[in-house]
Amino acid sequence: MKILGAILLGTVMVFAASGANAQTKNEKIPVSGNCGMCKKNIEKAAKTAGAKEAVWDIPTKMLAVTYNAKKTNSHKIQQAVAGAGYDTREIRGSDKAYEKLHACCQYERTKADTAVKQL
Ligand SMILES: [Cu+2]
Repeated sequence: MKILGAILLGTVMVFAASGANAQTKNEKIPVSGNCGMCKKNIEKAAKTAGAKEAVWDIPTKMLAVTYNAKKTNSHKIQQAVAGAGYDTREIRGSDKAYEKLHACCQYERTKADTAVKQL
């Protein structure tokens, strides 16, 4: 009976935790960029748009975000990142911001030029 009780308690706790996090979303968004400076810019932009956590991985160029779906969404986050000059999966980075990026941060845009719509 002790074991059954522990399982029951465990199940209740899992439900309680998932209930509290019902609005929390995790998402991976491809974002163009090159270096550690890009990483800082991209993560800062995502957080400005309401992401609780934002980690951009340099080798895979994937931005992992955690956000409250009641407060923000994937589109808003991508808009902010694009506003900082970086192409995202759905939104082309601002050309003005891109031109102001450090030379090492001016990533190759050829693909994005055709695939991503203008902000
Ligand atoms: Cu960079």
